[in-house]
Amino acid sequence: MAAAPRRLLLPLLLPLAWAAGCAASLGGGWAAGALPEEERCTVERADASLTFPRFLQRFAFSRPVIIRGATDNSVFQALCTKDKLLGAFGDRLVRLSTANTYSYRKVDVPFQEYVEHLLKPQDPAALGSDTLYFFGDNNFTEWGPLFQKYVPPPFRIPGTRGAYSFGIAGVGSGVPFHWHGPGYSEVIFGRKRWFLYPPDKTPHFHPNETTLAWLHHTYPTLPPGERPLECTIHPGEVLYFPDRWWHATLNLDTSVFISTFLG
Ligand SMILES: O=C(O)CCC(=O)C(=O)O
Repeated sequence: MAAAPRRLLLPLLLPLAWAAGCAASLGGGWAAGALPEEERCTVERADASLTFPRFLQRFAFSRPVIIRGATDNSVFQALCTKDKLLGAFGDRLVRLSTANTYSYRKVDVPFQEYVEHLLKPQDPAALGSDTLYFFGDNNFTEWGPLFQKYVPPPFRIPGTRGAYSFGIAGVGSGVPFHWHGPGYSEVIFGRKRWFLYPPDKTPHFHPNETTLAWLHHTYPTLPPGERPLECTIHPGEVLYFPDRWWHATLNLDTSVFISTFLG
């Protein structure tokens, strides 16, 4: 094929370069690839008009909800770009946990090493117990100034306080099914698909299998009545899960995220 003259290629390539630059800034410099999004969303959604009494009556103790537009975390988001976080925390140690249900093994690495060498797309053949995930176990003295800029979700369950768990993880990674007390999850960059079952419906899963493997092998075999509630959350939305609800996550992009546990 004859090479196109440069003066013809340039006008074609410039918009592409501009679009790539925009995509990078939209993803905070983190985006490295993407899994397709499932349109189906079986979790109820609410907007900023949701009131505290309505939250308590309909969701707090009985079902998950995704609340859109209740808080503005644009300031926090601007601090969570790849460049900003590497500049502020590159030499600090972060604690990684294996991405299995009981998160047994912990490994400490400098944040920069995590970002440059370990933050990768999920290997579909790897076990969760051999996959390292950066989430929780945050050093609040070192990361405190960042977390102070996070605007937490609007509603608390009476008698509880919020505790943050911050994470950054590669495309296709996630946490397999587990449960604990109530809480919220918000993505700052990226998209995260959530799968949820009520406390009395134990999901079919193996605790050392990744969510990606579960999605490929188990999810397609589930009869409609056995499927989890599910939805993908985006920046600007926050998912609430009640006490003891089973949940598993799948990052559709390289994602920066924060949970607020109520305890
Ligand atoms: O965000 C994630 O990938 C894990 C979140 C989670 O499991 C939790 O908030 O309990």
